[in-house]
Amino acid sequence: MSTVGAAVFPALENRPLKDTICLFDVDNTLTPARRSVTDEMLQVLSQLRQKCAIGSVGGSDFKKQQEQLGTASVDCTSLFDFNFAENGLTAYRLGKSLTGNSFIQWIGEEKYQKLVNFILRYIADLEIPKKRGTFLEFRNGMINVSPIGRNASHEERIEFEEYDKVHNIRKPFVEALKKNFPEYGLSYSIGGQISFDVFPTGWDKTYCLRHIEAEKELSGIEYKNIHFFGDKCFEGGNDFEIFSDSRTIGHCVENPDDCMKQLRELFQL
Ligand code: M1P
Repeated sequence: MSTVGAAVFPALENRPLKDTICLFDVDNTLTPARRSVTDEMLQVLSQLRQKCAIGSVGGSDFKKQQEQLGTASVDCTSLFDFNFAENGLTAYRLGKSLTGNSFIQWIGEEKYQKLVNFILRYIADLEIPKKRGTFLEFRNGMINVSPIGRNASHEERIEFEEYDKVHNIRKPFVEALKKNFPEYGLSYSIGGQISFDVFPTGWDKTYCLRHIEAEKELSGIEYKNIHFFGDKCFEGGNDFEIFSDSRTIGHCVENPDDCMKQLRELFQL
């Protein structure tokens, strides 16, 4: 078990590089994909935290981040100055929760129901070989829409993915939503096998930068150097927007070992 979490760090305003913050993607940057962080990485982060502020930025929910970065006895919010889950919709600063946000809060019930009714009608009219259950999953930061349904088995997922490649089910569905709800400010992503995600435009990882910028008002610290480290920095990858944002200095890493190597070189750790 790591003891790194128990280390003492200077207050944010007393760090040697007080206008610098390093933000890290989680999967394949701080940890191997869907696995736990190593003690070696925690040690490097702890050394870095003596010099500047550090934060994690994951797309998954906070529970997942705690599983990968913390342990049963170490709260992952004690290991970073900032923790951002769901791209920053859930946010912690120095272990304390900041104001969060959600898809339903943002869209409002009336507009949401118009969207949901359209989606369910569209699915009802679809003729596909199999339909199972849970055609729309309501998540905190998005909705996930699946023509076959999220209850599909592993085999049924593969079948649908193949069917979709030939018969093109999801793309026209997304086009119909874009056409019918142009003023909603939504983005769509066909990232997996059986579904697509619907979320507010801009709710990618750049969302968390508002919390970093708010620090100027809160503590007087203006982060002039916002470093971001991630592995999916190519266009279409979920680190692309924050990596290429004009407010950040992007660093593309191959894996956690490469991330540690770059940090040691950049910050002389
Ligand atoms: O990570 C990519 C996608 O993975 C799942 O998609 P599917 O169930 O279609 O394979 C979903 O979790 C989806 O939200 C996610 O974008």
